[in-house]
Amino acid sequence: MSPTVLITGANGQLGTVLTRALRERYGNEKVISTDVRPAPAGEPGRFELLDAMDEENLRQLVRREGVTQIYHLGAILSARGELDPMRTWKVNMDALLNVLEVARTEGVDKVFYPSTIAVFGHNADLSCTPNHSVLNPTTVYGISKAAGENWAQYYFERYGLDVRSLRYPGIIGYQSAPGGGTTDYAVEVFHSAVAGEPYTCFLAAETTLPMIYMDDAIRATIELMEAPKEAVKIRTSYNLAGCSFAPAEVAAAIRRIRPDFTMEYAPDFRQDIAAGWPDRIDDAPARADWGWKPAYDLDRICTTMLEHLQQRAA
Ligand code: AKB
Repeated sequence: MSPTVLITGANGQLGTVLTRALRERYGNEKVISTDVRPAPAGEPGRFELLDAMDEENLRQLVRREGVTQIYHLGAILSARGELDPMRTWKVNMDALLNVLEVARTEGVDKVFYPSTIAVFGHNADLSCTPNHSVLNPTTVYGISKAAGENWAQYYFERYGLDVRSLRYPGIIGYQSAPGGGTTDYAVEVFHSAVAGEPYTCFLAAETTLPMIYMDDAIRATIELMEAPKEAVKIRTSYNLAGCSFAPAEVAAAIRRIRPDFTMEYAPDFRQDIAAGWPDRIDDAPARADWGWKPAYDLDRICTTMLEHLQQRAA
């Protein structure tokens, strides 16, 4: 039987695409998308305005709709989070704890909690960060996600709540805009290339970061959520790798298709954030436990992004 799914933060970069994928899989009626902002016009399916910081509203919705799975995507990301650290901590933690408490007390079967490469920091091996690395995040977003991972594990171990989690790299997709992250340049650059404009990157040319194409991120999320319970052996969060590249490499890959494209560099405060993040992460446990394998490398990401954005511009 199809689950009844509730998604928070459904209007965000990942939420927009994941909501569509889950509706295709489980049916429009079975997937309730929610956000603090109204839904974009024309999206099919059920939408409710919801702030997950409001536990009572969240509880009523879960109870009324008989929700069996929650994908809790709402959060303030790394770069925007640094502009107001206290608010970021409050939003990211209060909403998660509400979701976990409501899920536990209302008998929800499964919760998905997105984590991030921002949980790592300078004391980790940033050349290829293992899953069970030391976590010493440098942003309030990373601190909140590291704490959230531990809460996820706590709810699983103490209450048996089936919480599953992935540490996403920067996500690259043409369908939705990223919002306030340090990896946002890797989406913006394609929009500039298609518009025939030069791009000024807010990271330095050689700053390598882990990235993943949207289709891979969506497939990984659904594969993890549908994996047999006993296959999910890590209850903090799984490292999830796609490919790794630096701004200069993505510029060169775009130029192989659009030779006139140019990129300049004006690193800002996001460079300091990126400096504490891994170049690449080791996702061996995800591969071993539930069969993860990415399909998109940098060249395939470039070809696909440019094709789709060009079609939309035409
Ligand atoms: C960000 O840059 O903050 C996010 C992330 C890597 O979690 N895209």
